[in-house]
Amino acid sequence: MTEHDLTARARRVLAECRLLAGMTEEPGGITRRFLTLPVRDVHAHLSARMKSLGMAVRVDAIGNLRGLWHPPNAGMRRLQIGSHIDTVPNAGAFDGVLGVVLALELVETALEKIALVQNAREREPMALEVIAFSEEEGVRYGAPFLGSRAFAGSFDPRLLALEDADGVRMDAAVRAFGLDPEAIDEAALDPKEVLGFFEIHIEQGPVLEAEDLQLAVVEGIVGQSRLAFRFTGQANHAGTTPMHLRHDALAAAAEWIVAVESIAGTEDGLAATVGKLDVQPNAANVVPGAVELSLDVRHMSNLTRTHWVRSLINAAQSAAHKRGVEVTWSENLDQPAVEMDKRLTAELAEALQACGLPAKRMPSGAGHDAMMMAARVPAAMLFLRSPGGISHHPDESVREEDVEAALRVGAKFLERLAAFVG
Ligand code: HGY
Ligand code: MN
Ligand code: MN
Repeated sequence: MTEHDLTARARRVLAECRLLAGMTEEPGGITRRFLTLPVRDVHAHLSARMKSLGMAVRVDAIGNLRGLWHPPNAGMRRLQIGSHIDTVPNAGAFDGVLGVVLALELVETALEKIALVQNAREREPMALEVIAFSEEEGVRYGAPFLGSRAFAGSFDPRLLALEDADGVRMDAAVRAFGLDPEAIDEAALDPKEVLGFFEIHIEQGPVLEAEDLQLAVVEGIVGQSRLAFRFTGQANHAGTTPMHLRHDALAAAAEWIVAVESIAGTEDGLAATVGKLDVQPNAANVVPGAVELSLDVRHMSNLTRTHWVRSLINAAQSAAHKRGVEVTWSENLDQPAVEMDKRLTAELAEALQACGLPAKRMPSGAGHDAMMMAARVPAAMLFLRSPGGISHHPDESVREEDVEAALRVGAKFLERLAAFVG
């Protein structure tokens, strides 16, 4: 593969991501939630590319799009490469989908190399499966990683009863997409058939740019708790209700949100975020009767994370109590921190060095499908620099030369794995 090919391929990856970004629920921005209409367009586009590569294509019962390249004399164990195609609201064009587009580019680029290496060593070629996970962000139903949890065999069927903002149950959304929610457990992989899972993703943070590095090997992914809180007070007239007689749910929530920020600032490596807030009845002349809000807490140590989740719940109870407001909460995710597979990670670091790049290793503050997959099969991740450290925002970007480097390192990684699979 010449440098020219590589540049052309990198340009095609960027063009593909920008094309897929146009498949959105909201024209003018990039919003693509779990199993919404634009997902059909993404599936159609990616399936056509998979078929052009000679891959067998299917969509499993939770909406993961899967393309399998299985050369005639390849063994059953395949390397799975992928990421997610859903987005946060008003997202950037690369979070998740870059990993799927790069995976397809790698399949196309690596085919010759795999054949060469296999022939040279009379080994079976390595089968490759590209996966576009249907839901990682957790935007539509508040429960993230639905696609990779089903894939990893850890999907909780109780989630099917969750309703979205329009009151549509998850199982109804699955059926509306033409899928069968009763068959979700059939999406689970068989670890005996899988060599490992490889995810390429933007860093979504400032570290690589600050160190002027293009790529990094991910050593581990922080643990993540996601909770939904409800403060219930008493709606009342804003003009006639004296301040000392109020049960203002929003004032209680507001005091708590500031407490979340200050408490999180006391612990190194702790991130706590209230990202969603819904005020009821949300009228200027009504004392807020109820407030629903989200809490996202992350840390590399599970003990530290769960300790602070407990503290933040106590802080919510105290802010509510002093106003005669009730607070309730539910936990939608308690995801322990995950280490990436040591051997695959070492091979990926070797691939970086073989391409003349520093083998930078770092943790991920963002959650990824690789953390679900790591529970069942060896998993590895490669990060690309995020210019400006920006993500989950329309200004999210990647540099063409970093995409080129990721293609080069990814191809080298597949070559190295193909040399010892069998
Ligand atoms: O929230 C996350 O960490 C990821 O972007 N889903
Ligand atoms: Mn994301
Ligand atoms: Mn992502």
